[in-house]
Amino acid sequence: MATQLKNLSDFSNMAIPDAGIFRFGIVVAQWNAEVTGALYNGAYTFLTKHGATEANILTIEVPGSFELTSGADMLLSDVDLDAVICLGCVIKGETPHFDYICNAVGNGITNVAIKHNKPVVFGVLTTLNLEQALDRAGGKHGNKGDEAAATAIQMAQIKRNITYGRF
Ligand code: RBF
Repeated sequence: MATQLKNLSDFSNMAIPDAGIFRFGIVVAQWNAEVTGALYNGAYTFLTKHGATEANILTIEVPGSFELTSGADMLLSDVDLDAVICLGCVIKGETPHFDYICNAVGNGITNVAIKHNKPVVFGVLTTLNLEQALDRAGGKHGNKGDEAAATAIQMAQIKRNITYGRF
C-alpha cells in the first residue's frame, strides 16, 4: 500500500500562496484530544509559517466531530473569515456510530461550505484504530493538520481570484 511507504504531508512540489492576507477559523473536536491537538498544532504552525498572523486565526473547540459542522456554521455566520478548517478524529468501534458520524460530518461540512460560499476544509481522520490516527497526526505518515491548512490557504486564494476576476 502506498501509505506504508510515504509521508503523505510532503508539500515540496506544491505552491502555497502567502496566507498573510487571509483570516482563518479552526474548529477542533475534543474527542480523541491527543490526536486532534496534534492536528491543530500542525495546522496552526503551517498557517503561521505561510504568513498568517495570530490575530487572523480564530480557534474554537467543539465536543466531538459531529459538532464540527455546527461550529463551522456558527463561525461563518458571525465572523468574516476566508476559510474554516475542521479538525477531528473518528475511530472505528464495535458499533455503527463510526459510519453515522463520518457521513454526517462529511455531508455537513460540504453543506456549510455551499451555504456560505466559503472554503470549509475536511481535516477529519477516520481510522480503524488510535495507532493509524497518530501515524497521521505528526507520526510516520505526516500530519493531516498541515494538509488541511495547505488546502485552506489554496482555497482561500482560489476564492479571492474568482472574486476579483483573476483567472
Ligand atoms: N466523536 C469523535 O470526534 N470521534 C469519535 O471517535 C467519536 N466516537 C463516538 C462514539 C459514540 C458511540 C458516540 C455516541 C459518540 C462519539 N463521538 C465521537 C462524539 C460525537 O462526535 C458527538 O460529539 C456526540 O455524539 C454528541 O453529539
